Amino acid sequence: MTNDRVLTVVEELERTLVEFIRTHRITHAEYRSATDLLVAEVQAGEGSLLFDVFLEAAATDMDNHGREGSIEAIEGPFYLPGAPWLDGPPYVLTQRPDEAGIPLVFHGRISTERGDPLADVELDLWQADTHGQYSQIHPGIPEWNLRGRFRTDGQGHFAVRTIAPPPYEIPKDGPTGTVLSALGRHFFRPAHLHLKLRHDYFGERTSQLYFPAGEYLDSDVANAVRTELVLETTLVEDPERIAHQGLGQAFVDARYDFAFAPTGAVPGA
Ligand code: MBD
Ligand code: FE
Repeated sequence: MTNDRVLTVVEELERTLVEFIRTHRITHAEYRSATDLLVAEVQAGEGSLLFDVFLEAAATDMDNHGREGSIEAIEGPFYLPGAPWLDGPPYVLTQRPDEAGIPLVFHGRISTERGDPLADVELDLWQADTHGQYSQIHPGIPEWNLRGRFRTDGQGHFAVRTIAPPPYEIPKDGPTGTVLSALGRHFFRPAHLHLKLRHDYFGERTSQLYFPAGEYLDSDVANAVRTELVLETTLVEDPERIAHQGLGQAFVDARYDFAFAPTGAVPGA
């Protein structure tokens, strides 16, 4: 079965790549090393990493063009559906009893594009641990560690306690790492939190939030940082606020507010 979009896009892609082969006089050996790379990527279990590093931000920018309210961000290769619902509030992201890292309290408000609060928005959060590793992707981490779902309250507010992730280093020895090495690029993404948000009002949105003044903000290997996606953070050292969080040490307070137009809203209309 054909459809118009597939015909337009796939045939144009085919023409573009055939032209590319002619322009650069690509040899059969070079062609085969490219297909071998794609096969190796799948076998290495890197999922969509290669495409996500090089191309996902461009596709996300297309979706964000002319959009009212909060922009979306790249999903990356490590999202897993079905993360457990957290007990709460107060919510604590699933973690080892001795999870390493500076505690982080991530909170904010979710509203419509007009500022009306959205209650019962589902937030689906996933992040790397302090060694820069994701559960179910990297070995030796408990299932669902630093992944979980929770909701906004009646006023559209949410809050969850977790740990601050470090910058993320893409696996160096896999196929994507080999390509980055050959290009002389580094392997790092700035520290980030991944989120999916769901509500009947706006459907499903994907976000990713970065820490101000963090390393690699200006040189993300996936080129996905946008100023609108940077958290507002403060280091909290006040003993009363530390005790209120049930913590024994200073923590990072990170705030981000989302505003979303309804599902099906015409961008720029
Ligand atoms: C990540 O955590 C990520 O977000 C992306 C885009 C690529 C590799 C790892
Ligand atoms: Fe990530």
